[in-house]
Amino acid sequence: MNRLATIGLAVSLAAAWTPARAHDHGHHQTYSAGEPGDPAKPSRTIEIEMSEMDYNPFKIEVKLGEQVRFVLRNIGTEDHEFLLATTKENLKHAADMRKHPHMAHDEPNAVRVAPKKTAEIVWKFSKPGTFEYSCLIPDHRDYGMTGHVTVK
Ligand SMILES: [Cu+2]
Repeated sequence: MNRLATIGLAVSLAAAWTPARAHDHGHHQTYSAGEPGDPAKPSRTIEIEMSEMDYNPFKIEVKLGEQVRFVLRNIGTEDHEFLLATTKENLKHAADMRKHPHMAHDEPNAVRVAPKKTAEIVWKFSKPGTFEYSCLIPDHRDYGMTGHVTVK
């Protein structure tokens, strides 16, 4: 490998593994719980069932840098959401949703799933810490729709 290629590799590895990597393409969006995953890369599948008013499992553990494909099954009778973020961010978002209950989430870290439907999110846990997934449809969070992610 020549010197230039070695430097290029080192730079791309550094970019891939820097936890607080900035998203500088287009809209300056960053995410509190990591970054959107790449569906073309290997990932661990974790299935989560959603119902009134909880998640099963409600607690997961992942490794720093790990990519997870969440398969989210709504086995309940109402719409439910899965928003992956810090508790602080979800609480702020929940307050916004009380003002605008029909606000849609078309962000890579969030999805709303209708009864009997399944959705997927591929996520890379590039930040260490504890995060959560929660349903911010008014009242659902208050009734217990929160799960916890530990990244280490
Ligand atoms: Cu819900």
